Amino acid sequence: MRELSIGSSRIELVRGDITAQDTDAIVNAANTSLLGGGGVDGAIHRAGGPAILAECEQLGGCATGDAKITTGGRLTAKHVIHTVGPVYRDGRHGEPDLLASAYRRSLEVATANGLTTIAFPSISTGAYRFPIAAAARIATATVARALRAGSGITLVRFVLFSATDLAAYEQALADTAAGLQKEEKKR
Ligand code: AR6
Repeated sequence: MRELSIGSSRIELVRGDITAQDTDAIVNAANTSLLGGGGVDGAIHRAGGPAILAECEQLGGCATGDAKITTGGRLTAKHVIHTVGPVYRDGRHGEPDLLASAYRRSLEVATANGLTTIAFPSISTGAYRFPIAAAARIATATVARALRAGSGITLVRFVLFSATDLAAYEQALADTAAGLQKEEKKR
């Protein structure tokens, strides 16, 4: 499944580069320093230019599971929401909750700033080694719940870098859709 409608909002999955997205905000898979790194973080700072780092330096870092916003510099997206996912150890150190919190807080920050469209990379599944299938389930379920609760967000796009990551998110989105349907029937 590549697309799921929830009320007047939509979740979509694409394969691509997070820095090229035309949504109001793109999300950065940052670290607690907010001072840059590799992967998505490196790509965003390279494409967006030094204005983003200059703003990040004023933010005093970001806790794991939280999110903070800057402008988008030279990016097409006008805003970058920097969130910090957990470093995966064994799944028994609060990693699932912290990953869900990173998605939830990113959406809350978007809503608080009046944004309606947002693109996420697959947080924590690169350098932070969160297993992709589990991370994809947490990502799609957390976002679906937030959209169902009503957040003013009309589009959440997951931008996956590889075909195998996209396939994992397709499976997860189908599972999330089935879970939502079951809950609706119980009401
Ligand atoms: N567009 C979309 N997805 C990408 C891109 C891109 N341009 N580049 C990589 N990915 P990671 P994390 C995928 O490591 O695991 C940084 O050093 C990548 O294939 O960027 O949360 C930070 O400073 C993977 O599937 O984020 C932190 O220290 C996913 O994005 C640390 O890495 C996330 O990989 C954060 O690690």
